[in-house]
Amino acid sequence: MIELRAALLANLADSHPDVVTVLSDTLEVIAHACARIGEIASQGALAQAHGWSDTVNSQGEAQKRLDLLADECMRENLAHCPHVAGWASEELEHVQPSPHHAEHGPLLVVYDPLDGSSNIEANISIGTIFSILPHRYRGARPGDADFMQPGHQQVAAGYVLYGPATLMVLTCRRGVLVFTLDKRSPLQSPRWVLTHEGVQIPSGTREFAINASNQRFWEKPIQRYIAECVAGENGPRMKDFNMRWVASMVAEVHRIMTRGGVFLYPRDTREPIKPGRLRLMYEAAPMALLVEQAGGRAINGTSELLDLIPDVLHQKVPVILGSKDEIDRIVSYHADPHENVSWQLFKTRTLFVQPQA
Ligand code: AFP
Repeated sequence: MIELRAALLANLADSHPDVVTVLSDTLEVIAHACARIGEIASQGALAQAHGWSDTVNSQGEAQKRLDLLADECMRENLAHCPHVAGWASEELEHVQPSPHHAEHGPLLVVYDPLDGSSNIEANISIGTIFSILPHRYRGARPGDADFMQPGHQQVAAGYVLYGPATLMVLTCRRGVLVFTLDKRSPLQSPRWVLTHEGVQIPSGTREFAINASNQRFWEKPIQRYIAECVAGENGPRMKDFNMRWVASMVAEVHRIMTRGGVFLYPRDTREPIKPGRLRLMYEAAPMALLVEQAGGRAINGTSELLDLIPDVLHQKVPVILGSKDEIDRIVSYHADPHENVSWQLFKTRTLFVQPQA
C-alpha cells in the first residue's frame, strides 16, 4: 500500500513538476495538521477539548474549544507552508495573509477546521473540510476579494473524517482518493495510507439525509421529493427509502461516497433572505468538487454549486448533493416550482402537513 506523497505523485503524473511539488507539499501540510486535530479530538474530555469557549465567531455562533484548537492547528501548519499565500476559516472573520509567504505563495486555502461541532460531546464523527484555490495575483498580499472564486476554480479539495478510523478524502481534479491514518505512526510524521482510489458514487439510491424537523419550511420541490421518498413502494417512486441525519456533513458525504445517497440542506422559507445554513466556500464548494469528481452532482436547487461565485467570505447556500439520478430528478422538480404535491396521496399516513399557504 502506498502513502500520501507517492499516491499524489502518481495522481498528478500528468502535471507540471512545479504543480506536483506545490500541491503535494500543501496537502501534506494539511494532512499533518489534521492528524493532530484527530489526536486531540480522540482524547475527548481528557484533552480539555470538550465544552464551549467564551467566544463567538464572526457569524455570532458560539465556539467550542475544539473549534478553536482545530483552527489554531490549521493556521500554525499553513503558516509554515511556502506555497500558501493566505487562508480563510469559518472561525475567522477575515482572510489571513501568511505571515511568511503572503508575497509569493501561489495558493489560497479555505477551511472549516471542525465541522459537526454540535456532535463533539456526543462522541459522534466530526471532520475538517478544506478547499485549495489558486492565488491569481501571486506576489500581492491576498485580501478577501482574492478568495471570491467559484468552486470550479478549486485546484484541490478534501475532508478529514474523525470517526472510528481517521480518513482523508481528497481530489486534485483527477478522481477521488481515500487515505487512512495509521494511528500507530508518530504524530510528528503521520502515515496516511492510500486505501481506496477512483471513488464512484452510485447514480441511484434508496437513501436520503435531511433534517426533517425543518419540513414545514421547505420549498415545494423539496416537499415533493421527500414526500415521494417517504411514500415508499406504494407511492410514485414505487420503492422504499431509508433516511439518515448525522448532523455532521463530513460523515454524511462520506457515507454517500461509500454507497450513494442524497444529502439535502435546502433553502428555508423561515428567513427567505437567509439562503441556507451551510457555507459556500468551505463546506459546499469543496464537497461539490469531491462529489462531482466521484460521478455525483451538487446543486443549490437550481444551479450547479461549483458555478456559484461568492459575494462574501461566509456566504451561505442551500446544498443538495449526491447520486446523480436523484439530483437530476430534484432539478426537474425545481424546473416547475408551481407543481403541487398531490397531498391526497399522503394525507392519511404521512407526517407531512399542507405547506403554509
Ligand atoms: P455545526 O458544526 O455547528 O455542528 O454544524 C454542522 C453543519 O454545518 C453540518 O455539518 C451539518 O450537516 C449541519 O450543520 C447540521 O445542521 P442541523 O444542526 O440544523 O441539523
